[in-house]
Amino acid sequence: MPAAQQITPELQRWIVEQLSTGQAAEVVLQAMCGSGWTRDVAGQALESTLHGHLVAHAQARGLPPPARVPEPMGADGSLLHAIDARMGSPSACAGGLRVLASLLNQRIIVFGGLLSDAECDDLIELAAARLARSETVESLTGGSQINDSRTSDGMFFEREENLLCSRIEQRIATLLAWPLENGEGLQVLRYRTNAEYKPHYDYFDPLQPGTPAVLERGGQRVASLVMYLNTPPRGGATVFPEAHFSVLPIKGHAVFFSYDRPHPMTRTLHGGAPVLDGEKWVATKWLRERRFD
Ligand code: PD2
Ligand code: ZN
Repeated sequence: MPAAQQITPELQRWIVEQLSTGQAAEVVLQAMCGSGWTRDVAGQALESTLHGHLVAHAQARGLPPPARVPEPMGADGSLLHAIDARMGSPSACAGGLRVLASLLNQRIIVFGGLLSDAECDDLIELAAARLARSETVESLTGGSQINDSRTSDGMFFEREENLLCSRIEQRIATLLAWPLENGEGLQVLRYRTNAEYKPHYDYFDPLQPGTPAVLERGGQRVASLVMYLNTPPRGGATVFPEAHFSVLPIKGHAVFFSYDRPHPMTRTLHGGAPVLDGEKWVATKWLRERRFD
């Protein structure tokens, strides 16, 4: 096939057929390489075919088209290893960075050892004096308001506000293979006993009149990373009701989830369950489609 390596409609049909019968992308890639495709070109053909198929699928059903989203680790886990090697520094986490759980269909990954104990403690210390009652996005104007569904206190760092934020942001950008400039500043939240964050989506609701104003800066959110800064004695799990999945908050661990369109079909409804004893501290990183300047 491959003198000119044309992505013919037959090839596209074959790729879609393979993937939709559950064949792993890596296997399809290897089959293409076996018939003479270079790996890079085969990868691009696979990606563009899949994207075209998903766009057509969405159009046919009146759904929003999919966006590109961060996908951690690289196909071969290389990003994870790169981070782990780099963390062999004073900030190294005991045990190293690990994937503790991974779901594909809705994309959720639990990481162990993303932050060191010292980084967690320092973030809490820097944030503590600046906490104010958390707000939610106000749907009419795109502004924010206090809301009973979110009873935590919180603050935002500017992106790269200090050396600690910069180091963590660089690590996240490498891990998620997503530009640092597309990230919002870190948000730190403190939940006291009984505080919670009721289930919600992190993307901005396209049907709300305030959303276009919010999207002017960086476009939609496409992924979230919630990092646990302490281990509450009881309660405070991050829950994904549609996946019947919950993540226990453990200091230094984190849960990542991505959503390729602002639609419930991403099944990324999630919440912070009530803290039953003590406090829970988290830092959240939201990733946008484009530069968030
Ligand atoms: O603190 C959490 O577990 C949590 C749950 C849901 C945080 C967020 N959402 C968030 O920061 O968006
Ligand atoms: Zn959330």
